[in-house]
Parts: sequence; C-alpha cells; structure tokens
Amino acid sequence: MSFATRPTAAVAPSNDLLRAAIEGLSLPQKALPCYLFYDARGSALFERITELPEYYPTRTETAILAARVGEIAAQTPPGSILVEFGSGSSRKTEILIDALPTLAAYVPIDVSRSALDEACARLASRFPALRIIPTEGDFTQPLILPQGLAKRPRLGFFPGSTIGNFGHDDACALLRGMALSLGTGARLLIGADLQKDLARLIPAYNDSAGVTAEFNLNLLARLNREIGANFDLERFGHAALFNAVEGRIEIYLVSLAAQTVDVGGRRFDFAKGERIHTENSYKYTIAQFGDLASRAGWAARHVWTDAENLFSLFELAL
Ligand code: AVJ
Repeated sequence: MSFATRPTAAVAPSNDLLRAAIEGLSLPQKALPCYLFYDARGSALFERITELPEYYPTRTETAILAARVGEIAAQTPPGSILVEFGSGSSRKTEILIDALPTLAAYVPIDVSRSALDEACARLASRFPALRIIPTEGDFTQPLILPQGLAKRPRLGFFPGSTIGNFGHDDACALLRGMALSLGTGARLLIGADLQKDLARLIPAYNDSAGVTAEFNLNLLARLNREIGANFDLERFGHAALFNAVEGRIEIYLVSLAAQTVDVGGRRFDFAKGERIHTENSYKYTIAQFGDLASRAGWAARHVWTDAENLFSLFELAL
C-alpha cells in the first residue's frame, strides 16, 4: 500500500486528535469526545477515580460480578473467546478469567496503548497459559478476529457502564455492531449504571479530592502536549450536572474568564462561563436498559444488581 493511502501510525494519531479537537471546538456548543480522555495520564487518572469513596460504580459492579461469576462460568462453553470492549486496566476481567480456565483467548480492545500494555503484562504473568490478543483501537469499529478463532463461542464483556457514554440511538447501534462482531450464539455481559438519588450521583462525578476535575482537565493538557494547543489550565474548571430530561450526567470544562485559545493554528474564543461539553453518562432503569438491549437484537437472559440497586450487570444473548 502506498504512503498516501496509509499514513504511519506515528503521524495518524495527532492528526486524528487535531481533527477531532477542531471539529468539536467549532460547534455552537463546544464539545470534545470523551474517548479523548484516555491517553496514558487520563487512563491512570481514571484508575484513581475508580478507587474514590464517592465513585460507587466500579466497586459495586466488581462485587456483583464476583457474586455471579460461578453462574456465568456455568453458562460459558469450554474453549470460548472473551472479547472486552474498552478494557482499560482489565481488573474486573481477572475475576472472569479466573473462573473460565478453558478460555481459548482473551481479546482486550482499548484506545489506550499504555493501559493495554500494563493490563496484558499483568494478565500474562497471572495466567501464563492464556492466549491474549491485545487490540489497540476504537471498540465501536467492527472486530476482526484472527483465522482459527472464527468458530469459537464468543463471550463479550462490556463493563463499567461505558455504554452510558452513548446516547440512546448510538448505544443501540453499538450493541447491534457488537452483535455482528460477536456473531450468532454469542453472549454479552454488560454493566449499566442505574438512576439514583442526586445526593449519591453528583459526588461520583465531582469528588472532594478533585480527581475527576483533574481527569477532565487532562483533556486540555493532552491537547497542549500532543497538538501544541495553549489552554491555560488555571483558567478552566470542572462541572458535573444531572440532566433529568435526558437521564444523564453531563460533564463540562468551564472557561473561568473570557479568553482566546490557539489549537493547531486556529483561534477559539471563550466567553467567561462558556462550557466545553466533554462527557455524557446515561443512567438507566432496569426496564429501560432491557428495552435498549432488545431493540438492538439482544435478549436479556439475566440481570443482577446490588442490594442498594446502584448498578446492574446484564447477561444478554443473541
Ligand atoms: C468510564 C464512562 C463509565 O461515566 O462513570 C467517570 C467515566 N467520567 N468519572 C462514567 C467517568 C467521570 C465513566 N465511564
């Protein structure tokens, strides 16, 4: 293939980043896509979020999974392939892999190279016999498995309520895409965060130690580092609010002053108080999420929750 049609990996990421940043900052409501959070520093900050006292999703889902992994394993044919969408640290996956000793392969997909490298190194030492196929990239894209694994039963894993980052139509399209990638007979274990009291919800996205703020602001720091933007991090703040109409947490970076920022040679003006929308995190009822799954062609086989009904883990089948 010629150079023109196939840019080198070293060049492509910053071009993509520049394009995404300029496109988002040019919208009437400035926005940046949330997958840009996850450079090496952002992935590490996200791991710190998962340990915050206010951030209930990770520990709650982990406990649900640990309680149900025996049931899940009993449903999983020997020689299955485990495919994880947005694998990050693969911490929860260890619980699953531990209970599935006959797995033919584990395929973690993530945009963060550093997160993949760390997770795969840890898993390789804990499970030396496991075949691991690390896949750096966008989990919304169709998955192509190596020849020879094509006939294996598939178990998809999409924990963490990452699905919550997608609006309902995009979430439906993503679940349909996963159905196509995983194929007939596949199952998908998927975590969905549940609607709850604002007193519980808001602090999870605006913690007292300021880690979520740092995670959000790192997106601007990343643009400074990788595409030479000149955001003054002292002049942006973090905001999280609940949009009750949409049923979602919305996260913003707020300009603390009137200012102009240079991004790749383009100038973007900010009014004082103007916001950049960086993330949505949809919260579901069990019924809503079941409907979404069935609209996407999946049947809900099981749904498990915690005693406080904070979080849900669904087992879907095709
Ligand atoms: C990774 C999408 C599940 O929405 O809770 C955490 C990301 N953002 N704190 C979430 C996040 C701010 C997280 N997900």
